[in-house]
Amino acid sequence: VPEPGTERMDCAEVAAYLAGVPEIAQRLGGEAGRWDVREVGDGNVNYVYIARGAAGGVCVKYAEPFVRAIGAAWPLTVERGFFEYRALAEHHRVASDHVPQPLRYDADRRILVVEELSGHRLVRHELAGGTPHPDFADHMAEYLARSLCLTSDLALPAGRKRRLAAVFAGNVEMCQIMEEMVFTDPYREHPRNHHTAGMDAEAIGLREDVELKLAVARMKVRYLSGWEALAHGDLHLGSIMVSDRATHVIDQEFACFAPIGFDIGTLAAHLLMTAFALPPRRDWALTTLAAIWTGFDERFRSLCASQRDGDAYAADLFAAANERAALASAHRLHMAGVLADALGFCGAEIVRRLFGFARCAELESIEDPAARAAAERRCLALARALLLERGRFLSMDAVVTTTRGLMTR
Ligand code: SR1
Ligand code: MG
Repeated sequence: VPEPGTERMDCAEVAAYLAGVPEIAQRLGGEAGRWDVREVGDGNVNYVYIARGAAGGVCVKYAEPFVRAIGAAWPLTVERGFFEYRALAEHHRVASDHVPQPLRYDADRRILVVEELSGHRLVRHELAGGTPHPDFADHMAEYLARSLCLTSDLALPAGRKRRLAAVFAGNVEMCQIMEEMVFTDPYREHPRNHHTAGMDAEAIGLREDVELKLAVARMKVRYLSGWEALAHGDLHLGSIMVSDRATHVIDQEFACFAPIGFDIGTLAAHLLMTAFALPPRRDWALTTLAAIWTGFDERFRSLCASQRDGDAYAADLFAAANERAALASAHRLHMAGVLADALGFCGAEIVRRLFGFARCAELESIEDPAARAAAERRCLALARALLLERGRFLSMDAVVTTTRGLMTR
């Protein structure tokens, strides 16, 4: 959080802007001069403000034409606000319990206004003192199943899906960040890379590990070419907020059409790194990961069975009882492919958080570099196994078992 007064748009300017938009001013209520506006963002990309009035609140995101964490030295498209707005709209439409409502996007001012998530905290912050509410895994399974299945060819008519994918095909610069930071930079020398002291040999080892580089390149091909569903695109623990009973996914600026396993793999990576980094949260992280996959798998298949409009498996071709049974088997097979993708993306995400620009906050919270390096070596061993031996993990439970095994070594 910046020092008061150092924000790029000061709080008075935010209030003045909101006061000029009648429907937002009404939502806040009371006199604009009495609104409480604060800059609250701590992410790498945007400035984030919460404005509260007598009647309610809103969240305001403001995009400078550069990466917030670095400044003008790293220019970044301001169109990210548009893609975040469009992704919020699509995902709110299909998963309104778990995605905040977008209220307004102003391309000229680079301002996105979203429903305020009152009483919510980032999962990342929640984990510092405890764990999220007991329905968290269930909510994430629901969010993932609905946001991914209902924007895919399994649920949408092909023309509608192609038009939607065409919109997000424009999110070129944000996707390029992921292409480079997740799949390429950790495997070459790059000024943005950094790693924990004591991990030099591992960093050099990555650059020489042809087998691993090929496995990651295969995942990059999937990310580049597998336009299967509208993915969040950056689903780490700082992109999810919880209250005492609710769960909402935020920060959709990296949204794009990607393989269905991409968001699941990213989230799995952060839960697994949490298990290695924070021993008191270990059981929670592993149990939650297994429950998210089980819940996602069941819900996704159930959505597939109930959606009649998807062009992928045309419903009228599978109307008879034996055909419906065959279709259910095909859906199960489909999910095995999603799991295999997810595990590959999970491995790639772990590696990039160990050696790239944006590191894993949970691992960073280990103050002793030797202890951090020890935890990171275990993460790396898991990531290599996931990338190189994906076929060996036929369930998320198998991943959890391997993770527990690495902890006792
Ligand atoms: C320029 S943004 C760097 C990273 O922060 C975000 O959270 C994404 O993970 C991105 O890769
Ligand atoms: Mg973010």
